[in-house]
Amino acid sequence: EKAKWPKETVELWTRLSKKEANDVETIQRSIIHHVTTTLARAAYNLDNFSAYQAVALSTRDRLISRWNETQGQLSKKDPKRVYYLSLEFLLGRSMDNALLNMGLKDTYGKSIEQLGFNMEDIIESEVDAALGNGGLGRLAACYMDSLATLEYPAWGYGLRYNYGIFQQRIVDGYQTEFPDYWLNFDNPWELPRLDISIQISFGGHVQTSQDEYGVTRHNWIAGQSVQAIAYDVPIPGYHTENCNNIRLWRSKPTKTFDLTSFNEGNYERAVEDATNAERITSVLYPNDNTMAGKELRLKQQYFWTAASLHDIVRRFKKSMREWSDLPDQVAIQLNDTHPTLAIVELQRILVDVEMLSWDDAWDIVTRTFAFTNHTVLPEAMEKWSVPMFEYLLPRHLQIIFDINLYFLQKVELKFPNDRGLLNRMSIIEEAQPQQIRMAHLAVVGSHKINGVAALHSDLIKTTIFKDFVMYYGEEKFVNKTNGITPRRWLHQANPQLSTLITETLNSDKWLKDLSLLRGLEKKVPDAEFRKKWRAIKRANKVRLAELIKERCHVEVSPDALFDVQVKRIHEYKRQFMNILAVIHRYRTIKSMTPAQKASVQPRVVIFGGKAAPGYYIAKLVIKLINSVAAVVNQDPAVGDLLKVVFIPDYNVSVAEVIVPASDISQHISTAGTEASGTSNMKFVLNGGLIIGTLDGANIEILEEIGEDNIFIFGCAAQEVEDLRHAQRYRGVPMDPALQGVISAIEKGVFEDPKIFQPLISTLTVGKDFYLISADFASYITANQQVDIAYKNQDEWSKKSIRCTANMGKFSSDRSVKEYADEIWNIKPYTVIDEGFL
Ligand code: NBG
Repeated sequence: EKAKWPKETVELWTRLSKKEANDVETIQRSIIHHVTTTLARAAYNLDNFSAYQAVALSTRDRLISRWNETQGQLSKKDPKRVYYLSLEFLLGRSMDNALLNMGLKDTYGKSIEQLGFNMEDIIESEVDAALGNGGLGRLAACYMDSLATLEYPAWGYGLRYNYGIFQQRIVDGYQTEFPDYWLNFDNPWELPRLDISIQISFGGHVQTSQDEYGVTRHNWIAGQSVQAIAYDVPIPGYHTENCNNIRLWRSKPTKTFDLTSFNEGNYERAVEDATNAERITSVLYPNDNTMAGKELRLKQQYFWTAASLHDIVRRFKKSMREWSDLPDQVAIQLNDTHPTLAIVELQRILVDVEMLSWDDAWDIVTRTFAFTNHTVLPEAMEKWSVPMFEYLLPRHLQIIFDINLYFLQKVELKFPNDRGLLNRMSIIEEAQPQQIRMAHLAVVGSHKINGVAALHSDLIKTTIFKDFVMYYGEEKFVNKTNGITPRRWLHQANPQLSTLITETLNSDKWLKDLSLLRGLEKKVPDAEFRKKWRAIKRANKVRLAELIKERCHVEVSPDALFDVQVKRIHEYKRQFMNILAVIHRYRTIKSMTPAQKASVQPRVVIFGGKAAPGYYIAKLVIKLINSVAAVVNQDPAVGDLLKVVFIPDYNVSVAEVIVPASDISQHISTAGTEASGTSNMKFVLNGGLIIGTLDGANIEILEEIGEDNIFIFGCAAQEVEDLRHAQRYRGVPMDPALQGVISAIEKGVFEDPKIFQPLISTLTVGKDFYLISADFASYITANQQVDIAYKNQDEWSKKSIRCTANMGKFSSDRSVKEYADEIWNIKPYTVIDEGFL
């Protein structure tokens, strides 16, 4: 169209769309412009929140011009792209991160100060974008940061929930849930694309007919439809022009579907349908590592995958390539089984709409998709009941049955007459009613399957996907150990440490190549350096102590050992074992003489994390922690030797305060249950030591930092089944120390013991599934070793520096590069700053 413009018009556009400069005055003008026009406020009654909004809008302007530039250049070049499908993106706050990544934080800082505001306060005014539960959602966010930083052409696809993960408040020691109204004020970090609207259908029935060549054709006559509206979230890379995109879909009623009801005079019915349409993206399911078999959840999954695929296919079609080229242009990564329906939807588009043969289509599909598994826990395996599925997605059900039939026929050819095998491998579980096993569908429809840490990737090959490894061979199953972005988790969260590292290494290159941290090793013998290192940790502890005072009304000393366990509350993560050991510690201190007490290492035990609202036992663990805290914290016999706090509403921005302040953190899942863990990496990167089991990424952290710098205890994954067996059938007695702790609870030392009975029964001999009793003695010992080691502050600092120095492997840059090279086969593309908006 531009070609038709007269020369003067083109020149005018070119001249006036030059990018704004990034000097203090220009930035101040842009902030004031947003205050007075976008927000329509006057300078004299501007509060911190409005100031934040104006700064955010000014930052967003700069993000958008990078976004435009990146997407424009990528459209022209049309390289292979990766699409990361994730039902969760746990982004947290955006402003600080966007300014740091664009290299504008200092200039904005100055601009804001001069305008009478303080950067810290403004940053604190932002609410978290909490569209995720825990590790899985935060991993997606770290990967988006690395993809942009490494200049890979990548888009995320997800849902724009009106309510993110609930807000947690503690009332009388119990967790209570409140809605997360994060969109109450405009969200400056998204670009609504009201023009991008895709119709998504549900229900109805399938019509079959023969075409002119005698081939059976399926026509899905849908029952109802809704619209998917796109919202784009720009993701700037660190110190690069590249700016990627996360496209989040919002559901809206279609413009047409309520017309019949209106015409029939059924106004209420029409409005009700409209509300139902909006409900699809209304709320994030607050389950971490558990499956919610709700119809609305299945609707979310289809709505999201169908909209995303429509978008991907449309973009591919613009290139006028052959369908067989799709896998050379497009890689789609399935973040867990949540987006598995995308496999079926692409097969449907290719066969029913584009009229490809089944086999050609299936070949394209399986070369396009790859699948990441994030857990082996049975309660998290997604299964959908066939009747419910058929009602919502009748055509997709037929396709799944066909995929399964052709697959099992091939299995039969390779391993004849093994009905047990067919039963085990089938995508359909023969239960009442039948169930669709989404993990099997994801394996069958993908060319690579990966776990998220070495142990986990081995485990999936010997447990849940054993038969599939035998059938497909080993090559299809690979490992991609998780990683974290050092930009957010060190540079942003721990600015003092970041500065010290940059000074020490004489360069900030480590932020893009984390292996350079190894250069810190040479500073281990330097006493002056160790003093600086300690002073930074202490300052971070002071900051955390302030947060604790504000949120828990407990005073803690920054000179005590800070011991942290923050993560979702789950039996397999064993916060219960931690609080039981705290009770043990409390009883031990109480039994001491004053002389003995003098040698006790003071400790602050810090908990945080949300329990799924329907997870009764996990919620009781929170109650127990708070009951223990109430007794311990005001016992004069204990004083500062032991404090216990539960920080409410743990989220990304709270983690950014907690992580840099920890001396030791706890990663103590029963071996074989935590697929990877990623907070373990964040803590160690910030010079915090860890106490943990031989589980998930702990094992690889141990390999990197060395056994002298980590406290490992407990049974190994191979022993777990034997221990469970012994417990169940040989009645192994409960650990005596644990027995003492349980008796104390039962005697009512911490509130009415009746409250905790259901929790205590999980430890009954033969029922202790997570092996708390089996690991208890070695856990107590490991904690004593922590106390002893911490007494020698100088030695501790050496360990702490070595920890940070050896964490290079755990940058999400490394993870993402492995995915790009070994699974997606994509190359970086460097965007050029052409200087235009
Ligand atoms: C979680 C695992 C964690 C892992 C993250 C990210 C699910 C299903 N799994 O151990 O429990 O770190 O995924 O891979 O949420």
